[in-house]
Amino acid sequence: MSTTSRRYAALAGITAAAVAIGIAEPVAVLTGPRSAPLVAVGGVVVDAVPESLKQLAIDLFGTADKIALLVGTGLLLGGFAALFGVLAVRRLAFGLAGIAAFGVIGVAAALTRSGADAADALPSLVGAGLGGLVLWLFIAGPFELDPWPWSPPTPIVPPAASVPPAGPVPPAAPVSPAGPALGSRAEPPSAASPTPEGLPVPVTPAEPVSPAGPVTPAAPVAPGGQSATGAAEVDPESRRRFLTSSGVLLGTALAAGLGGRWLAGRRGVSAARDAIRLPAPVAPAAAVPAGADLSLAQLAPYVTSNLGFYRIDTALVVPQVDPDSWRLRIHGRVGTERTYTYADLLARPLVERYVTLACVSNEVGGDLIGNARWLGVPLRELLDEVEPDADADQVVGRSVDGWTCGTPTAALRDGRDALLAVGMNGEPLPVEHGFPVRMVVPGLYGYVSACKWVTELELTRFADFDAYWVPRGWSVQGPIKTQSRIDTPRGRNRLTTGPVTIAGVAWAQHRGIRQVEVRVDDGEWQQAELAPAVSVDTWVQWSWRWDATPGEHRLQVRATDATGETQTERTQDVVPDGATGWHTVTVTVR
Ligand SMILES: Nc1nc2c(c(=O)[nH]1)N[C@H]1C(S)=C(S)[C@@H](COP(=O)(O)O)O[C@H]1N2
Ligand SMILES: [Mo]
Repeated sequence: MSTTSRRYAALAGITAAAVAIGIAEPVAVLTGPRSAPLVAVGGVVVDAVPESLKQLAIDLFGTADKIALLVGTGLLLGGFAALFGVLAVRRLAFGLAGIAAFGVIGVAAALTRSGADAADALPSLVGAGLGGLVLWLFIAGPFELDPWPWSPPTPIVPPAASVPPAGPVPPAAPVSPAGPALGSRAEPPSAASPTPEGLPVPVTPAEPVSPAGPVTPAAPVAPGGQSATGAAEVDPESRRRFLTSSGVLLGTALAAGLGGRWLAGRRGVSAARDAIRLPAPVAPAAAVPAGADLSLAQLAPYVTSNLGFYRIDTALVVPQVDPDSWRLRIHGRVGTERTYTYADLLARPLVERYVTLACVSNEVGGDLIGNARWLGVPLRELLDEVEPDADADQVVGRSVDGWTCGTPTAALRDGRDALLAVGMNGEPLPVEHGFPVRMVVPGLYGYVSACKWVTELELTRFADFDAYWVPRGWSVQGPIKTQSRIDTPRGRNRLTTGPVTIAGVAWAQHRGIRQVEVRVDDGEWQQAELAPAVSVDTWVQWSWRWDATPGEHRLQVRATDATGETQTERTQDVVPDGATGWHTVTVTVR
């Protein structure tokens, strides 16, 4: 096949794939955003990729990791689509089988997401059907090139049998009687299909392929119009038609994709959220003490804004949970199973507490941590009402999207302010932080405690159930480790000789911070000054005045919690139960 031919073929394949994915999006407005092939397959990938890779993605792209995944999937998909286009010119059935294989993957992904029903297959089916149709249009249907710019096989004169006596042979002519039957098109091309990580697109039986039939490479050599290189000249009219239709289809696919996403967004719950008026807490949070916030540039504020709050979850599209139909079912090893509505929760006495949430994936010095004022119902009260069995040592929080966390029952009943939260910093929970209801448990990493979009609490035993991250290599238990961070100065700052304020945050939720020390260039540990904090459940700010001298210096920090334990120097990766080590910043002073 000539290079030109390959380019056209690749364009046909990419256009077909774009139409498949683009059209699937408005269909998914009806069946739910998680049934869109890109999102469904992306979700499977998120659940399946090894932790190290996920951590790499978080390291590289931070909280833009999901966008990175979608873009990466899109690029990968484009590559496969181009390949399918090229295969389709060799034999239409190959290209269609490729699309069908991706369709099967899309359907399988959508159907295996938790809470999926049969309708979730629809976006991938419709997308693949139309993708197949587009491929046919370009390769063997009305939009095809006339003729495809073949490099002629050697010898240049093709087998007499396949060349009609006169006139150009439409490549669409049924050439090989032995071509695959309709049914076989659903089969993935065996050796030619590397497992595609992120694709949609099956072929519906209704596919309009039969009239064209597969084209073998040897067949459609046009008897006339051979160029100097031996390749057939493409009829300019047909080339114009090919390129125009491809442009129009790509534009349509993009519009359908973006339009679908936009519509899905409008069908979201932000209007329902805006309409909510949260009751005042019966037990308000203690006021933030004066001086808790040192208000230094570069230093994280004591209270993190909702917009500035880190977001970590496995959800490629943010679950849209209608508060009116939301239910929380508490069941399992309980005396009496109970179900609560959103109104039930708001009618109860609410408490408001500052709690600093931290992610186990936070590296030493990282920013996957934030402090907010949470409004909610004490989980202890709800558990008391269902009367857990004595041996139910684990409470599994389950989100609408099937994600789970396993929290020690004891941590929810030992008197700490574990909340079933409905509010964050005076507002209903932001949608991406778990609206309408999430868990917040002081002292435990988010992955074992902070279930967002929670709809189920199941009393069970650690021996009986592993929550989402456990089989993926993370620890069953996730108490937050004592940590400290230097926020200012940063390595890139230009410092001048003389007094410099070194400051940061330290945390040991539910134990509290007793002391923070700083040292310069392996010198003596110096006592930092601790700002006041609301409670042992939040981080504290600390600062230390340094008389900076010219040269390069290494600044280090370590914290001691209220039990007297000092944070270890030993560095440990975030897996399996949180990073350890001292945060170190190297600065240059002039
Ligand atoms: N439904 C759901 N809840 C979840 C997660 C998730 O992936 N899905 N991730 C958890 C993790 S690992 C953390 S650190 C916190 C983060 O909460 P945030 O995004 O509100 O900061 O949410 C927890 N709750
Ligand atoms: Mo996390």
